Amino acid sequence: MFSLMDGFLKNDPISLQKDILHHVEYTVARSRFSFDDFEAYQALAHTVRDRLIERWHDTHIYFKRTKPKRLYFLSLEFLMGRSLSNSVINLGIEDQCAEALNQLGFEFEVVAEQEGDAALGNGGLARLSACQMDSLATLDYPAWGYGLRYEYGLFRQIIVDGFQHEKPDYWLNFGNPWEIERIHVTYEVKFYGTVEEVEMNGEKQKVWIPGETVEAVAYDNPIPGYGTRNTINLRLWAAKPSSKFDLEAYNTGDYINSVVNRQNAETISNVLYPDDRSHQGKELRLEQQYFFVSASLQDIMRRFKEEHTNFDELPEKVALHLNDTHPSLSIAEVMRMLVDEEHLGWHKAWDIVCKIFSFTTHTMVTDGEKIPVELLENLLPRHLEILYEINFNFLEEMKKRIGLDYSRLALLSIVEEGAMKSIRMANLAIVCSHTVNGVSKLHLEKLKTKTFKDFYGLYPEKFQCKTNGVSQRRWIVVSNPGLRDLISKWLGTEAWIRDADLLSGLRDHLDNADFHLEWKMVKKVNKMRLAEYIEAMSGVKVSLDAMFDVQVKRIHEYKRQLLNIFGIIHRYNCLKNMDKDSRRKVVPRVCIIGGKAAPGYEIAKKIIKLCHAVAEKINNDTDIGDLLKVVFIPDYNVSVAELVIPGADLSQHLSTAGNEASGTGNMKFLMNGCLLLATADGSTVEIIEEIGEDNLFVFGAKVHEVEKRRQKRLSNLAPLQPAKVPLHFARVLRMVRDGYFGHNDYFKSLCETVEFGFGNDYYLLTSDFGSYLEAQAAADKAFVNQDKWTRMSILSVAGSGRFSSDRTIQDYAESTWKISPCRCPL
Ligand code: DL6
Repeated sequence: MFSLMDGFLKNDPISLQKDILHHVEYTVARSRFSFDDFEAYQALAHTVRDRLIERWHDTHIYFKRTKPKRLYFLSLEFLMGRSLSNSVINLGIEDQCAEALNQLGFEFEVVAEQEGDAALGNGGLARLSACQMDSLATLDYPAWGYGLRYEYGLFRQIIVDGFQHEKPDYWLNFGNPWEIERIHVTYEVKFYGTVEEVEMNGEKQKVWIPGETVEAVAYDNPIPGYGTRNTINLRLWAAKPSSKFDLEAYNTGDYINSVVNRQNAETISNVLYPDDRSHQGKELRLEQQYFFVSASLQDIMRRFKEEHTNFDELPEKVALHLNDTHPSLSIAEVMRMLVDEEHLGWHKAWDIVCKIFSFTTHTMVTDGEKIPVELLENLLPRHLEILYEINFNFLEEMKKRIGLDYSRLALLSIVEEGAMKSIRMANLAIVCSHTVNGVSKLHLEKLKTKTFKDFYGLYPEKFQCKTNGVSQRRWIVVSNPGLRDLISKWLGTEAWIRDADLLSGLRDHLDNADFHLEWKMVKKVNKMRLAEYIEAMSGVKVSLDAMFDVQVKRIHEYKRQLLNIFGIIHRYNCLKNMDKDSRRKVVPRVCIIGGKAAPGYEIAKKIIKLCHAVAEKINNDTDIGDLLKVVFIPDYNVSVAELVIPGADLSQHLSTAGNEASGTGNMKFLMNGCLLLATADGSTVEIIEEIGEDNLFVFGAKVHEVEKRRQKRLSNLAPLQPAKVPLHFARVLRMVRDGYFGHNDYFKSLCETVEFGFGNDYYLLTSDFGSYLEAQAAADKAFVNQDKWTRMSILSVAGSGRFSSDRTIQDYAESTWKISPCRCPL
């Protein structure tokens, strides 16, 4: 007899094939006798989605039955990238899907290429959230992710004549098979209005009379774990006009205006703000934040109330995680729900709230997110009152602890006084959270000694380090199948896909010649793939014998892509001055740079243009040929990263020490056996600890030296002392400034950022240049000795286990969220 426990869907190739054809015919509505790669992708995606839904139902029924403590991961950004390959791998049906497609005349790789990226985030923080969701599912934690379903994700970068242009990301234009629209899961989110005081049961009670209502509709994205049936949910909210929207306009007969206003409601979830700072003080961003927070918390509280009647149980059943300060309004919202709606009383509510929130900050910046009081007063009047009350109570408590030290109290205060009175979101998050997490040891140190020094003095026990990690499933298994097979073969198991510490077993084969040979072959195949892509994107043909040297990440002054470009110009100068004999000994290089500049960030955009100008000059110099090529990869995103990272020999992580909170790109390259050339910044410090300084190329000022160097640089300012600038650096700078690469007027302000008397080289390119060139020379030298290089590459992968997001998530689960695995039975 058929057992419901078996599920309806079979995973053998024939069953999969039938389902694919069924979806071609009835979902995609094309003839099963004639469909193309894209339609095959859509049909396969729906076939996989059916299987995800089955597991996802089973998981949620199991959670409902066992009622574990749940984690709710609140993040305004998730960079999921593509889902197909990841899903079939986590479901364990990759071979079956490939075979099913094959028999229909399609190739899995080609079909998978049809998928666009889900780019609902900017960079590091957002991709980290995606890896963490993968780990939460794989480790069977009862977790939910909550975010916003932006209609337009991160802008597309188009390069025209070397300049970046931004185009909207119409990622939903061809539908999104990975989401499930939940038209029955909707909540009203309210804005504006007034606060009134009413008498209730003989007591005065504040009541918020909102002015506008917008509806939040849930879109669910199942996230499958690997090697488990558990499939958790990422619930993203889209804004829709509420039937109650602008009732007055309807009533007064202004039909047209009321319809136009209804459309305005939808703009709330329309577009992702493209960088970390441009949104500060924008009403729409605040609306987005509250919209997200309100819908998520209504959903969470509904679920809690379905299973429990007493709010005292909330801390045992619910953990709310603030992924950076963006969702911090949640604190005021939970207080409002508990006090105004559940009538719990302020102190009881506050006591509960302080037990359920945890917070991770992802920035080194001291001057964090702030919301102008004026905006809040208008948009969320009741929340502003609540924030004032939280602050008043907090400062009263502080006065008892530290006395009337007003300058200290002013620093601690959640409310910043001044020309623009505002709410300091980080202060709010710290005061209320039981745990404040940094994303690397170095980051935590900075939080304790600088950024949140005053808070650390008061609450040392709250501060914890949760060094970031990335998912080996995405960054090896999906993106580098050749390496996956090789690792599994030599370890004799695939268990490392769930337990990355096992990668250390590769050390046992460090001196095995066959292993070396196969290792090099995998890299070569990946380099071929990348070379083809480079030629298709930029027309530049590159030699596979060259060292592929990659720097891909957001373009930012602190990440110092300019240092890289200056190094390339210096290399070019050296080559030009070499005789034939010396040139024969040179290691050929392909320098690959990629990344997006925030649309309003002029200097970053100039860096992109400079990269193109330098590439144009060098790539067209026939005298140099294959010895040096420069390539800019346009529209860098998750799926491009999946292609670029496995093909890299060397990767650069050049942030001035003390500026990168963690960095996760370094971990992805490490997992792919690419050697790092890096400063001792963020999590690279821990990578150095793990694999040893001999297995990567470290350069530049250490964190403790940076401040001293800045001071020294400033004391050199008057009179200008050009002699203090290293000769090579001065020469390269002069070439750019004097128009050797054209556009000298355009590059003037870029040059000034590193010139004394102007930008004063805040990021210390001048003083790190010498040591950077030495590290580059060491990389060249190591590359000549391929045996040594391969050993270093193997040791990089062998040491990457600690940088799996599984380790990070397990640590969060045990020491911050206090949640336990809840494994849905097979
Ligand atoms: O924690 C993830 C990631 C870190 O690895 C990067 O070092 C850090 O720059 C990045 N931060 C952001 C923007 N954050 N804010 N706010 O993406 O987070």
